[in-house]
Amino acid sequence: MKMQALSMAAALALVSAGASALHLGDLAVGLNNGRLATGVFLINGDNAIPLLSERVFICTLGKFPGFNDDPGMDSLENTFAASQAIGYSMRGSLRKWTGSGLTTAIDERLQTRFGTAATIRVSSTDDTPVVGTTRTASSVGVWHHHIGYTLLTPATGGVYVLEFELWAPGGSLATSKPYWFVFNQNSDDATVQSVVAYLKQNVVQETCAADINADGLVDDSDFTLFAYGYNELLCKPPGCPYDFNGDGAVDDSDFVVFAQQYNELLCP
Ligand SMILES: [Ca+2]
Ligand SMILES: [Ca+2]
Repeated sequence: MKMQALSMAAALALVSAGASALHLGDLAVGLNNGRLATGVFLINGDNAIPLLSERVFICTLGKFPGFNDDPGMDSLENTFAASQAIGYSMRGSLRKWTGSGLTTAIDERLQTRFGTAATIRVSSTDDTPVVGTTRTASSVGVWHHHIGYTLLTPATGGVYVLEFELWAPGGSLATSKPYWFVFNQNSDDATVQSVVAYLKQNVVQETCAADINADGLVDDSDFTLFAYGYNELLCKPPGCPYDFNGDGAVDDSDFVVFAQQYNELLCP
């Protein structure tokens, strides 16, 4: 196996749909064996493929000071039953990057809002989970919603991290694996990327990151997708499923990881 530019045809034979209706910078949300899953959309011309293998996402605050509601979350049509309710939870307290790790010894908390004022939630200070509210899928099974994220005062500059999950009422869909938002409050891109790398290497510990299309195998379909990321080289927000070490580039160090997992084929 060697790196070369590959046709996207194989990848596009997977589920794909018109990209024009999607918010292209949003997280992809879908189902993986009946379980809610997060990821990103691979956009190729008019086609969009949800890659439900990414769990670290970047949000740059400042749409208003300390606030953003991008990236949102979006799905292809018919991903969900019409009117399927899906909610989110904050799985712990807000953390701040210290330069070498994450600390909860901060005064800031994160406020989330998912509709009316009644949907406002605030992250805990003792790592207690906070259950958010739900929104429903459209009549054609699209779940496209934006959570508003506000860093509460004193909202000092830096990079913050919060762990989330998606769930469905009554367990109608299995709860997602945890996913993480990296919130950039007036910090620089290099620091943000350091936090992404820290999370991917120390916190997420994905055992099968090379399974980019999240079908339980690391095979040629994933290689096609990896090659796409490799050819792009630089990652773009909100997430980069081809960047296994989280350093912001898809390069030979990621290919080493890919090759190891490709040789094992089956994900653990
Ligand atoms: Ca795969
Ligand atoms: Ca990388």
